[in-house]
This record gives sequence, structure tokens and C-alpha cells, in this order.
Amino acid sequence: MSLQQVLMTNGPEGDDGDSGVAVQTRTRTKRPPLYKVLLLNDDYTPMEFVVHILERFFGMTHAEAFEIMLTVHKKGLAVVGVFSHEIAETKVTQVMDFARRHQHPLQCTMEKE
Ligand code: TYC
Repeated sequence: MSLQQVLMTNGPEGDDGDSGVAVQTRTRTKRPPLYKVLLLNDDYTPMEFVVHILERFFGMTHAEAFEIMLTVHKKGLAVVGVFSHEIAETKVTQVMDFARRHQHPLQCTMEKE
């Protein structure tokens, strides 16, 4: 069969259906889930210790830390930050370890936003 005959029977792409043109398919990218880090109130942890934790591990100023500490004290809990799963887990561990080392019952948890 001549080239002319192939083009006439199968079209210019030949018989394999491949036009040679790359086709872009849309890839759905999902943003990773975020996690709230919560500080819980208790009757024993000193206020200044909580303020120190918020400054040390959450980068708050003294005034910000004092305000959030008071919110926890009055309302029972507050969100102290929102992070990726890994960072939230690290913050919770840092707070829990620091509180335990100082023998305070302070509780810190995380939950999916
Ligand atoms: N309620 C504590 C007190 O009166 C203070 C406190 C605030 C404790 C925030 C925990 O997450 C907390 N000493």
C-alpha cells in the first residue's frame, strides 16, 4: 500500500488514533485540612503560667496572651491558633510536656476545623 492509500483510509493520524497532541487533564488539588489548637481552663494552673505558654509557644505579645488567658478562664476554653495537622500536634505536645514538667494540670487539645 502506498502512503497516499494509508492517508486516504485512516486519515492523517494513521490507524492508532493518536493525533500527537498532548491533552491537559484537570487535577483537583485539595488544600490540607486545618486544626484548631484549644486551651482548656482548670482551677489550679496559675494565670501567669498560661500567659507564659501563650507567649512562648504561640508567639503572642504579653497583652495578647493575657487577653486569651482571661477568655479561657472565663469561658472554659479558647482557640489559641489554627495550624496544619503536624504543627498543631507539635504545639499540643509542647504545651502538655511543659505543663507536666511544671506539675500543672493544664490541658491542650486539637480538633479539625
Ligand atoms: N483558672 C485558672 C486560675 O484561676 C487560670 C487558667 C487560665 C488556667 C487558663 C488554665 O487554660 C487556663 N488560676
